[in-house]
Amino acid sequence: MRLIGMLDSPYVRRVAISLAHLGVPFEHESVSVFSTFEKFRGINPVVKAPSLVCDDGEVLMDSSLILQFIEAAKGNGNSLWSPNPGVLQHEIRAVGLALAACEKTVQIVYERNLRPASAQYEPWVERVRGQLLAAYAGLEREVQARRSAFAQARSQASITTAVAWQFTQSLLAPVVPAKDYPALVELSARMERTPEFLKYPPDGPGV
Ligand SMILES: N[C@@H](CCC(=O)N[C@@H](CS)C(=O)NCC(=O)O)C(=O)O
Repeated sequence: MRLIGMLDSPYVRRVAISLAHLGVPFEHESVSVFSTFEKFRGINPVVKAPSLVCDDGEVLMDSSLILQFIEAAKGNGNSLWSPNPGVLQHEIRAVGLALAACEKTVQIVYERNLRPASAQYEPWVERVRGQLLAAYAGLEREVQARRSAFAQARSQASITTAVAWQFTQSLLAPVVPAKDYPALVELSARMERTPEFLKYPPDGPGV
């Protein structure tokens, strides 16, 4: 299997780190959706990172769907989700918040970096900024309320929350001041020291 995409994409990074935790072998190809658009298009005409090229050549996309497939098809019964429905509900909420935070970060960055200044629409940016802050406020509350669950590194909730936080801080730190999110700061620092996070650092030219 080939995982296509740059590790500065939180979606690509969460898949790479999750595969490492699950012990699923894969080749990583650092292809950018911007600087190597044509190369990416040759692999997946939809140009979405991550893309997963399966052993038979079929191409999957969307990080959550890729991870769902991997656990079902390649996980050997291993999972990064709790088997307890009550705990699973909290984990899914946390991952949903983290993915919304990634999406809102990407929207602000694309608005700022891809549109000419004259075409930027401030009410839209304000709306997205509010959504971004709401997502991180919810996530901070989740981590504070469930410290023992987030103490586990081998958890999709811990992985995606930490990946999201690092991603937003690398691009929009002034918008989401770290001092207001102590539990996320602690989780991120701890997760970034784990072997799986160190193996897949968030390197790249920018999403
Ligand atoms: N929901 C998707 C989001 C993936 C996504 O938007 N990736 C960005 C890179 S961070 C991308 O492909 N951007 C190029 C584009 O959308 O044209 C997932 O979880 O994989």
